[in-house]
Amino acid sequence: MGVGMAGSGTSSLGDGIVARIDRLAEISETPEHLARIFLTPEHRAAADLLLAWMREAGMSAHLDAIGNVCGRYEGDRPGLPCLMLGSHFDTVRDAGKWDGPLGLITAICCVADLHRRGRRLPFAVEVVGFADEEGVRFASTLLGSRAVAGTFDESVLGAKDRNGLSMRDALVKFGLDPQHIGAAARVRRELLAYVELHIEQGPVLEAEHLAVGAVTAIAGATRLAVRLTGMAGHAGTVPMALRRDALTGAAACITAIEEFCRTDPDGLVGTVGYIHAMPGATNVIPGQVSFTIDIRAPTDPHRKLAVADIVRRIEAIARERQLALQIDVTHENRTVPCAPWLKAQVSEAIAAGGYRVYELPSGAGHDGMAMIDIADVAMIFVRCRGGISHHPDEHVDAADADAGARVLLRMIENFRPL
Ligand code: HGY
Ligand code: MN
Ligand code: MN
Repeated sequence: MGVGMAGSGTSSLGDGIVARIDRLAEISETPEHLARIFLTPEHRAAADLLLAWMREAGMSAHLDAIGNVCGRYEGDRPGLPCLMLGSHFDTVRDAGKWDGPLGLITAICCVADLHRRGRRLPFAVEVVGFADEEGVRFASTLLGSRAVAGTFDESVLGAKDRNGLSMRDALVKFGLDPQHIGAAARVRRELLAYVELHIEQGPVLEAEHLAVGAVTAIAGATRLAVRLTGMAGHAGTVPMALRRDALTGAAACITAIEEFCRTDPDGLVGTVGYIHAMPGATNVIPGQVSFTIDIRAPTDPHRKLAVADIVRRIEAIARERQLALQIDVTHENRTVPCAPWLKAQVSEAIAAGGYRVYELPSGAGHDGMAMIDIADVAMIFVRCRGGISHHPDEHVDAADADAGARVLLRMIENFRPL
């Protein structure tokens, strides 16, 4: 099965976490490039392993209606509202093994430590592993946490993956009922708060020589899908002046997006992470190109203005080049503040561990952006080497994993509801 629970004493929490991170990372679409995508056999295998670890940690555990793994460790009497912990266990493609799993496995190990000591608290502790935070397969993200928050948008059930399979059919194939997703929803009175530990995915804590930090807010994001349609043709016979080349048009758009974001003075970031040219033959002028855009900024008004500006530039390029344009917003998340009262308890736990308290925003998105609809949220960041993430070189030292775990465990044991 796998890795035993952390040994005695919290000093080996980090070792137990690292061993499980490695064990979970073995579950991947291919051994060469880590990928664990929503509603795939890897999702199922990872869920089975995580449910087993939750039960070993003294929790009752089940798979919910959208494929999240949910564990509950009762308080000093049954049926109490819970402090909810968690993170996601899906990954991007060619991923690092810490983004998501660190927070989820750390939460399980903290509960296991409570269980080992027979510690019961005046509230329950729940741990949720979200099945789709990255949105790799169906473009929209936070599917698992939105289902828990009761804000799952059923219109996405029609979204298709790159093989043309709809989310609805993928859920059925996985053994879940698309009509039943509402059963995953929780209500505010059941949760005292939501706290997520996560790797920073940036270089700030490393630059500050700190193992942990307290998150102030989670930056919002807008994702768009763009499709440019020109005219396919023979690479050898169509003069340049007569072409309506969709790929060179996309290249002009992508360069314009980079230029616009690069020259923005206030931290705007824009990414084109995926492009597909059709028909995709060396000797054929591309007739149609699809690509994605991810736009983020420190504030929502800034991001929204930037998106409008970028869309206008793309429209102008399409007009100039006589290309048909289809542009859709596939995902929009507002910036989410961490609750001051809860962030203060994160800072308290950091300080009690002997660390300098350092607060920082999250440029990356997290499940707290959905959970905010049913609970106040806070996050603990753990240093990752070089700030590298969404890359196989993503890495967390065992000592930092241990530090993060001890901060989370201390926060749990000292938690005071609002
Ligand atoms: O894209 C993000 O910010 C997150 O990793 N899903
Ligand atoms: Mn990620
Ligand atoms: Mn993540």
